[in-house]
Amino acid sequence: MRDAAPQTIYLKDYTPFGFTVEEVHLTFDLAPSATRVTSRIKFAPNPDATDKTFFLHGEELTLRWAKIDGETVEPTITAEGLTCNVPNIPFVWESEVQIDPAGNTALEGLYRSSGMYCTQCEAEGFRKITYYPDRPDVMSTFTVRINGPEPVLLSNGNPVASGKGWAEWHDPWPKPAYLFALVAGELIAHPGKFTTMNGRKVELNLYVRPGDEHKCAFGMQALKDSMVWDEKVYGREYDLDIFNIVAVDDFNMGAMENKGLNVFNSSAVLASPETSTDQNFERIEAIIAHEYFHNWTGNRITCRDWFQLCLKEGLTVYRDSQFTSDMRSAPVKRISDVIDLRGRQFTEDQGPLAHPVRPESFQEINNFYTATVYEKGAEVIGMLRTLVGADAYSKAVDLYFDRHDGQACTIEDWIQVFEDSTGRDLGQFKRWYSQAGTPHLKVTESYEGDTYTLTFAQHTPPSATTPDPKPQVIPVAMGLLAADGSEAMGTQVLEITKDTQSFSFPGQPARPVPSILRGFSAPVVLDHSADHAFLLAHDTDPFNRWESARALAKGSLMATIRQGKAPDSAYLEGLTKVVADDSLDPAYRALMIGLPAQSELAASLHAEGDVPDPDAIHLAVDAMREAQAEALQDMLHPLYDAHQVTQDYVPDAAQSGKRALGNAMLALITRRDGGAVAQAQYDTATNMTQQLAALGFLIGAEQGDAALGAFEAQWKDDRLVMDKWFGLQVMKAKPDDAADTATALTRHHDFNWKNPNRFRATLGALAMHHAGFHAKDGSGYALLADWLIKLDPVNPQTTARMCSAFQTWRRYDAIRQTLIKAQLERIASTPGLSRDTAEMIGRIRE
Ligand code: 0A1
Ligand code: ZN
Repeated sequence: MRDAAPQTIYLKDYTPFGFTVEEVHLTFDLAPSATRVTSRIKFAPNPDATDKTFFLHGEELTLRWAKIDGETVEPTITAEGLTCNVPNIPFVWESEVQIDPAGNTALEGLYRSSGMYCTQCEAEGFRKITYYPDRPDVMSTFTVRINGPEPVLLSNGNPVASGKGWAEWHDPWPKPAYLFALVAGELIAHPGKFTTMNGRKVELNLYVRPGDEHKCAFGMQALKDSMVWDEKVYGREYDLDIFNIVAVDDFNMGAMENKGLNVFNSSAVLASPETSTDQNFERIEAIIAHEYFHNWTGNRITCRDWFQLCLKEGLTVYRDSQFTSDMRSAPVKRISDVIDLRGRQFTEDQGPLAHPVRPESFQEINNFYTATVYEKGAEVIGMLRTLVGADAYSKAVDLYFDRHDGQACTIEDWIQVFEDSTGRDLGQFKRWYSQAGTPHLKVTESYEGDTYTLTFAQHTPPSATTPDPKPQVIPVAMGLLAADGSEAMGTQVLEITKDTQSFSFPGQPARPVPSILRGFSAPVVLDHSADHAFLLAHDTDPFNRWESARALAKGSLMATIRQGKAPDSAYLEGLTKVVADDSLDPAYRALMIGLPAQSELAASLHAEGDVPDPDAIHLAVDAMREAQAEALQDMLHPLYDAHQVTQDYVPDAAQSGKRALGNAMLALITRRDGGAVAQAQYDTATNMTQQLAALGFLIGAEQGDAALGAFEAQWKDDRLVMDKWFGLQVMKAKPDDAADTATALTRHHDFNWKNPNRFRATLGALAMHHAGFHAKDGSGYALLADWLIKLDPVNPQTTARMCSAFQTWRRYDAIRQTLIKAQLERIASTPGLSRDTAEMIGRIRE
């Protein structure tokens, strides 16, 4: 366990390492509790560095011996690493350490999962494998020999040679240590082949545990699609003879882009129609693409230091979202991304965890793999592309690859290629990287003579890291509609750079209706009393049409919560028309029926000066769902029937859209029929999308318990499906029962709390259940805190991430605040608390 003494690291303090690394040779002698790692590393003094201290990171290592140029040395060892006197000329460092993979429950470094060995080195896990300058600006080629009885022995790069009990790998591309990987185990390969645009033949493998072979085909196809797409759209070709993916059951995140050897959480790669939902398939396709795309944006061009994390993550998320838009429906992808952004990133940006896309300080870098770095980081790239145009974007990115291939770079390097290739000054735009907080954009309109004028006023609320925000460059895509719904002016991009700015549109014979922030062209909160009912009926921009439905629904829900008003009939009428419109994509219509998350309503109430009451919010949403069922009642059954897929299951956009609309109808049907149709769907379902949706609707109905029992009996041996079973029961619990339901599940014999997927499925679901987590008696808070305290010494990373459930605590009433505060204090005062969790709780309490 780590020392909790907080040490803050600052971007401004960056200095290069005093040595360059020319070659790394590693030998692993695998044994579950006593693996030996021998390293042979060629160092040379770095002429660009002033600080020549020879410090190698190393944690939880037992050093057996160390040598410099063949002579035994006695380095000075601390809990963080070692220092040693070294010559001022090139030299060879050798060492042997012993590590304990079986005892490694933090899942960082080399660890065991379901009987196999695997590694996770990003961000700072390599230092738990051997002594090394574990920082991304130190890059080297790696040659790795693995000795072990396991039939499959894998590392990065190309295979060199192998025999019984050993294998050797060489990665010719210099890389930082965080991209190192090793996997060993009894694994089955699902093979594939790919020929690159220049004729390089690449062997592909998806390695899984025996029994999972039938869940590989989709992932393999997604990988090939990603490889083709990156060649076609970004001109990026794969650069090794082999590309391996391994599925592991115990993993803190989704997946990891280790060079040539991606390691995936099994939930992020294994899929079959019977066990995975349409949403799972789409997520898997996106994550495979994301990790593959990192080969160029992250691996070939990496980060100088961890403050530059968004350099690889923002760009790679942006690229994977482009991929999904091309593979599926662009409007549906954009709407889903914005729902996610508002749910996670806006919450972060508006609370105590707010930080810039490029943070300027941290205690534990693992705490900065955030929605801000990833998702807002991607939004910033999207804005840049909107501002310079698609062609200029492509040219700038080409220049980035040409200029920086093989380097460890900064956001300055990234912005510079855009400045150099377009001639634009992006100085102000860079504030998107340095300022925290979500800008609010207030819009007012005037119409005089035949000139229509829009005035924008921007304001970013101050936050701990950005106490005095300056105006941002905000690209606002907008259009004007005429009274009959036709376009009076097609989409234009306005560039807002000042606090207040007006734009005039002369030659308007009648007052137009504006459609502002089309495609959600910037991650801002728009404050505009638009004619949402009109836009819902007529907007030509699919995003804004959806946004209008959302705004109407939200306005109506807020009026119910505050004044007990009945659901808004204009919203329900508009919704009815859109849902009935067979010319629209079913997936899009399904999104139209969705309502804002209860936590989003709480955020809006808080932002407008009210204290949110989670129970009142829950009741208002329930009343709205009832009103939807009533408004749509004549079409529920016909649309449900019309969207049953009769062809063989394919997880593509067309079929999954139909199932999404069918299931949206079924949710409302179940409110009326007590579950008869849902039971029928459950009984006949041949795919998980339909089985799980039906099960969810039955929970709470009379048939619920029987269905849950049947589901468990059917799927008890499939971990990924059982995660759904655990999660769904918490999600669907009544607010008063959520904590009890979660408690009961933690006592289930299959509740393996050391497995991050199972822990998240159960306790993460509680944290996401707004009214349940915020139950008045504090039971939700207490239960989560109990489990976080228990998990912290075992897995600090997952514990720390889940602390964010408490980040919104200041929104609530005094009683709830007191209850949460008590839990935060309790966690904070736990002896030996990890640095990860201590930092998170410290920031949340601020
Ligand atoms: N780079 C990965 C994310 C990742 C980060 C840290 C990890 O270790 C716990 C694992 C994965 C990505 O962006 O996919
Ligand atoms: Zn990534």
